[in-house]
Amino acid sequence: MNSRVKVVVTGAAGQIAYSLIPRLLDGKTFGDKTVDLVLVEIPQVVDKLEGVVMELEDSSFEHMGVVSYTDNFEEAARDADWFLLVGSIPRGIVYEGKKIEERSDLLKINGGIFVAQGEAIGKYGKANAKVLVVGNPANTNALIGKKSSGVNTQLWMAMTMLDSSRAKSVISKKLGCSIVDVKKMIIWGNHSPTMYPDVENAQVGNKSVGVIVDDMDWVENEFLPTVQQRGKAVIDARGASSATSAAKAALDTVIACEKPTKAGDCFSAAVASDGAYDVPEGLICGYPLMTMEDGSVEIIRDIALSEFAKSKFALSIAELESERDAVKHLL
Ligand code: NAX
Repeated sequence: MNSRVKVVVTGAAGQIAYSLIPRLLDGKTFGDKTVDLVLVEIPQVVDKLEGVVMELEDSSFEHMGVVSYTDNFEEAARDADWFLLVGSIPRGIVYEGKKIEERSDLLKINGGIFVAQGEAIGKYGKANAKVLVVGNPANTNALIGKKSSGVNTQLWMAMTMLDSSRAKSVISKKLGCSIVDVKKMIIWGNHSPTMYPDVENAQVGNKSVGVIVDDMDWVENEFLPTVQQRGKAVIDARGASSATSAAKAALDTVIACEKPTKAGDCFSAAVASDGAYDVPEGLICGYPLMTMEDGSVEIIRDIALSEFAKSKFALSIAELESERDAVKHLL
């Protein structure tokens, strides 16, 4: 087993990264491996990363390897095993004199970033590198990045683990069980309010949560909106978007890919469709996934979807298609 892993984190001076970066070094995410880190930021704020590196040095992490920072993504990407692409331009920011409010503007600006990062990952990253896109709109950013990389051996994912953790939390409260008892929590579709958290296929004690709850009114009018709108609820309450929970979800995704998935469970992330579940090929879509013994990540293909689930999933697929169409000049 390789005893070193090289991880690139973009958006490294942002709020998610502040929670994420130290925990890449604490031995829980990569076990005994020595972790080499490259922190990436835009030129305007890259100098702040000197302070982050100082704090890491002062934390005495046993597994910390070489840590550096840069605004040069190509340089960062060389021989990296993992890319955690957290950096993106958020909604509401003034960019080149214009306030960015529309999802279409967000798609265009961030699309440009992901073309360059995708090309560099394809050219300089390891052939079996794994890429987790956190920066929104995560699925379509990953679509652009993957296409730009020109490499099919690397795994591109967009993060839906936070949505799955939020769904598990709501279910564990409803059923009065531990969160670890909730298995197979699948998020279908886009990381956006159209996502479909699949309560019927989620299980507690090998039984469908939908069957245990037996209350479609709760599913439609409480469970789905609570999970789908949780990001907004956090912003309203905290005055800032989810950070520590997003960081934990990114770490959970890395951990899920680093070790084989236990029988009877799966994990959630969005990956490129190969036509599975009738999703148009290429779209980066939330699926049930499994990490195999050889380290490959596969879509689980035998999940049955009810008519209710199919109708919800279809809305999210349609949104992914419209996002793809909005950036078709980049694909
Ligand atoms: P912050 O605004 O605190 O940090 C983002 C950082 O990215 C900034 O420091 C910025 O300078 C940097 N950045 C921008 N463009 C970059 C580039 N080209 N290269 C390197 N760095 C770049 O945002 P934060 O709260 O950390 O959120 C980061 C992203 O995660 C946002 O797009 C946010 O919408 C998204 N989220 C995604 C979630 C998910 O489940 N997929 C949930 C949480 C979060 O909302």
